[in-house]
Amino acid sequence: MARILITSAIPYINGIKHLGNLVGSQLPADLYARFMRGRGHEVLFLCATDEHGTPAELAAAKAGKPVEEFCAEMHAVQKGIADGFRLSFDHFGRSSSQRNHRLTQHFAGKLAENGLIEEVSEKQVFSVADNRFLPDRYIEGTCPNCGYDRARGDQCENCTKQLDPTDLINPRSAISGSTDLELRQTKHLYLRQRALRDRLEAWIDSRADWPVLTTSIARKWLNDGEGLQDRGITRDLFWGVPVRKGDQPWPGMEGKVFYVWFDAPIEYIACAAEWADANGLTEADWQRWWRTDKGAADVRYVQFMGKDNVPFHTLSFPATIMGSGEPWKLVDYIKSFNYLNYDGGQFSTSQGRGVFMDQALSILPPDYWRWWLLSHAPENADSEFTWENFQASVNKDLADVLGNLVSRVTKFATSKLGDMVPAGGEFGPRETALIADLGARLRDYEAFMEAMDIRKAAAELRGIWVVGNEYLQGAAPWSAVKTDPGRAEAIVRLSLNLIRVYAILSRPFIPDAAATMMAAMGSNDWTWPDHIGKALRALPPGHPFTVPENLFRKITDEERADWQQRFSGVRG
Ligand code: B3M
Ligand code: ZN
Repeated sequence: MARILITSAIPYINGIKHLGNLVGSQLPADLYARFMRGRGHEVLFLCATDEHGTPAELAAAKAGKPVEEFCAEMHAVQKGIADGFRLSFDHFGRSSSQRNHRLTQHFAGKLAENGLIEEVSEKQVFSVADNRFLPDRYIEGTCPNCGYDRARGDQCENCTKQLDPTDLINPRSAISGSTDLELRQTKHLYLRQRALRDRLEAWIDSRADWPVLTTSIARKWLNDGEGLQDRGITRDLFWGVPVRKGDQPWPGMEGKVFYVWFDAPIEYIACAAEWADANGLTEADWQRWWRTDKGAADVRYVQFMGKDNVPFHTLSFPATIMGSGEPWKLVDYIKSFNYLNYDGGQFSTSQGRGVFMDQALSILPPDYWRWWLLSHAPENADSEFTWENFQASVNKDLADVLGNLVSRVTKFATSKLGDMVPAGGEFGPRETALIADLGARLRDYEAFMEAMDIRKAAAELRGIWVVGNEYLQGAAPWSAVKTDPGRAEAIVRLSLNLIRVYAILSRPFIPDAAATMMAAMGSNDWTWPDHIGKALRALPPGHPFTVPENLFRKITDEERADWQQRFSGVRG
């Protein structure tokens, strides 16, 4: 039995995530966690809300609430939606927790002790009306290059030119619109990532098994232009982890907070501590997942994230960990994702375009979404959600193949042979062939899941459902029952067992349907079918079963058209 630590990129607190975000981090992480638990491994699966920074402050202000209150409410909302999608986190933490405050301050203190922090004095735009320094992207003005009048201080959206706030003509605050801006002197801490460049590069080079998407992004940042840059890790904001050097004040840094991207990945560690706190466990209990000197050396740590988050996880966070000089665990494998597009365009949070997690659950149960999203995960390229494709996959894979098999077998069995697993007949050549075929497919399925080859795993699982259907069709117990009832009993016995095995194999993808199938088979034995032949005899003759509710319903053309229309515009 192995120990596997799994984290998903932690969703930002300021709004509800769309399906593209879900399939790029939390959902595949959940799939992997469920699979590894199913195989009997010890798993710690962590996620949290990412709560600090300007967007949180602004979203709270817009909602007319103190930021603490806003974050607490939005955390509860996100937790509810995560439960709705059956995301099986062992803990869903908060980056604003005291655990994360202390750990973030601890890391900063260690980095300073090791000479990796530099104090830099710089001029920054201050908005008098807003009484705050403005991050570059909260300054708007006219682009000197193309004349677009809503260019941001970091980039012009219209002509894509990279800008400095001082390049803008007629700059104004994007928060209040005020033009009463001045340059003020301020001091910030910089993490000297350049000093760690060679160590980071050697570490990335040693990760030969990582997906190309992950390493190519990391290498680009290591080597592009001037290469890896030192990084400001503090901000002049109110809401965040106060800057301290461990448990000591940091002279000259009073009133400042750490940058949200500095404390957010540290929450992966803090979240394990929050998990221990929430479950009455000890320091040793969470440290055995994170400290290589305290038992974590044999833990395999896997992270899941969208490609835009890769630089922070391949360079910045590892720089924090390496630079601390302490034996914290570095990630062993980063599974990253391309983007999911929406019906001919992009999902967009800022523009409210696409289907958001809460909306998805308001129209269909989680398994429908989980199945489509995972079987179309944007692994090797961007992929696209269309309502036609969604309808077709659900109706075919879930309703026609899996749902239909379960319903035909259980209905036929109860109507002709009673409500217990029948005892008659023996398995013949057809059953032997099926068992051999399933055995081979199962090994492939396991290999794809181990490798996090998600689309291939989904295709293999679908194949496993299909051969069951074909078996039933060919064996035709409805004919056999008229001439050779013993034969019909053997077919049904195998088919009922097949339903239980399908429940186990399908659970990582469609946990609710799996639970329904297992319950209908009157079992709670989720042991992984290492030996398929044995697993297909687990429900013995005389074992009671029931006909489950219809597992999946079909999506009608009217519904599809209605949803397409409803989600074509912009979320209000
Ligand atoms: N919060 C992703 C996002 O919500 C970002 C990930 C942090 S991972 C440490 O856009
Ligand atoms: Zn421009």
